[in-house]
Amino acid sequence: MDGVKTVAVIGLGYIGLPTATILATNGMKVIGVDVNSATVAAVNKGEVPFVEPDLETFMVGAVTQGNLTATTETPEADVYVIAVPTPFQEGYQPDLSYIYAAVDQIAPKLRGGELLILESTSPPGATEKMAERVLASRPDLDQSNDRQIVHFAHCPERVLPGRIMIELVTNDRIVGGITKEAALKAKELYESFCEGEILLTDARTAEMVKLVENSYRDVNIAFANELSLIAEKLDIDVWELIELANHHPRVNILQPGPGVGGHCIAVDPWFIVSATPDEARLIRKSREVNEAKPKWVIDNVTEKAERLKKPIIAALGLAFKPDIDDLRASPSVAIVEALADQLSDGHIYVVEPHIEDLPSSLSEKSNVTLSTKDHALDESDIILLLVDHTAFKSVGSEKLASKIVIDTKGIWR
Ligand code: SAJ
Repeated sequence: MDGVKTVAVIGLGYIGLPTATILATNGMKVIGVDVNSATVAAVNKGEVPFVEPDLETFMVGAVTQGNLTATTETPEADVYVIAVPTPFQEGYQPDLSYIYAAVDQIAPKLRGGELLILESTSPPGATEKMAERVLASRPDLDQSNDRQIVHFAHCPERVLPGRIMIELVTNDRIVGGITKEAALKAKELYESFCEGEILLTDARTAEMVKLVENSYRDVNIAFANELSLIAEKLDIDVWELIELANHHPRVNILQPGPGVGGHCIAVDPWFIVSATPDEARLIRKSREVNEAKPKWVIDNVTEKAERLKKPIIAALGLAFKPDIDDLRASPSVAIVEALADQLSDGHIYVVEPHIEDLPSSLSEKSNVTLSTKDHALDESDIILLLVDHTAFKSVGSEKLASKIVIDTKGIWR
């Protein structure tokens, strides 16, 4: 990219760190910025603070070559990529405070001519608000003077955890500029590593594209989850039902489960609902259907456990989806927490091969222990499958034969 010397990536989490790494690997001078000094120290040593395939290999190379460094202080740079969390607050209203904190550190460093790219998933209008905030704090930068113009764009990340280093390169990207020039400048940056198509639009449309993608998935998962409730009432196997319906050339139903977890699909649809509460009826209802699913699983287990004096439960899986270690907003964690409270006479053996310690919300409960798969299966009356980790697929039918089995992912049919 012409004239780019340094890129500062603000926020070294699940998206910021891979993005900083891939930019550095492709020849940019990248400075990663994070408020957490432990994260900064880890990155400078070439250590990845979370599990993501291939990231460490790329990162060690970038750090060793001197193209990637990390710091807690926002530096001067030519491009700023902002990848900070955008959670919601009370009443599902989006919380932009992390974006504002990031741009408040950037604004005093600007000399004019920089490009600010918001990558965080954001409600419609967030990039415009970010630009207004920066320019309001720097009235000295004359925006009618070509050399002093600051450019703003939104380029939402769309990578799948567990495949981030592949999808960063191969996925198409949407770039929305506050101006056409901003979009073109951002496109140049992404062209340094992205082999997918880079499609240009305005910032507001780019924000909505990302929210719509995740809402589309949420609505479709809600359909599958609703079918699981209907099928149970009608004494039909929901997995067979979906498999057979999916033989139709224009039907592709997703899979039910214990609920929808993670930090994206369970959050982003609310940004649309809060922006347009009267219109987004289906999107809101789908969130409600998915949010109600863990309670349905809990009721199912307690109803069966009540038949036992001291129910012993094997809870298989805590992560929010298969074959990762990420417990954020995982329905499985919420289910085990509730069961531990409701079945105080019983015991829950949790099996999660991807973690070494239980999260504090579970470790503080005296009737919950992290266990091996074999021990949990042997000791339990009820086997509750919560995550379709590969490690659980091979459990033989002889292990399940004399047990009450509740398989929320349908892997043992
Ligand atoms: N799930 C089901 N049934 C399914 C599929 C998923 O219950 O058929 C559940 C999963 O178990 C999990 C949740 O949904 O709890 C979300 O998992 P996911 O694999 O659908 O998505 P995420 O959250 O890991 O990543 C999504 C992706 N978005 C889309 O596929 C549209 C990813 O591309 C985005 O980059 C990411 O959100 C993000 O960061 O926004």
